[in-house]
Amino acid sequence: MYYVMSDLHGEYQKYLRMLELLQLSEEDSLFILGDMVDRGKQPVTLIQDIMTRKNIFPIMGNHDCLAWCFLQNLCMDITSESIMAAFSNEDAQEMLLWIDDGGATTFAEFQKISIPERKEIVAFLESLPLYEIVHVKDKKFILVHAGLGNFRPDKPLSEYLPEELLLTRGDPDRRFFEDENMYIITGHTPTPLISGKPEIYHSMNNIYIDCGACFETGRLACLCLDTMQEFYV
Ligand SMILES: [Mn+2]
Repeated sequence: MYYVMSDLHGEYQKYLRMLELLQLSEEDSLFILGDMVDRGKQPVTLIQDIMTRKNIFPIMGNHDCLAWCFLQNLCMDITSESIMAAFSNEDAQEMLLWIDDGGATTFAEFQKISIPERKEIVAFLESLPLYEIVHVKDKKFILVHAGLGNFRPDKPLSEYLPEELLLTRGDPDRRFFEDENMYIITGHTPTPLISGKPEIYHSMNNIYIDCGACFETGRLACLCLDTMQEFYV
């Protein structure tokens, strides 16, 4: 079976409970549509677990990208002096904005691991693809964190800019592809902001799966692409 989930945001316990609920086996594939880090308490623990699993395929989210930008300069003994040396004033300001926007939990856990472990996390974040395409039976699913910014039907996915895929929210009321077997699955936009409910939202072959796992009233959602069955934790 093929499964997709998104926006785990450091919710390591919910992730473990979901894997148990799915009874994920080695024959299954699980795609994670980005934003593994920030906000929730255990983003680094979560990533270290994902790194060990051969059948889990993460893609990049805007938070993962931002964390990678800053963490690559923090693979040393972190002191106020070493941070001053590694960052310009402007970069330090940007980093404070990231810390304020959920990065604090990632930064806190990152400081507690060894330097070789930090380098592994940075290399992992750097290696994340910006999209995946999955074929299940006669359906084709485009998996991307936020949407297809500056969309054109004939634009190959490889030509989209990172910010077009990581930050541009899709319009749920727009049909992007004429092919009725072609779907776009995204995270990034919590479904309570679209429908008012923490439920997977389907409209015009767009599927929104971020149900706000890191928020008090949100849930972690997972969708099975073979059966369209929905799972919630
Ligand atoms: Mn996001």
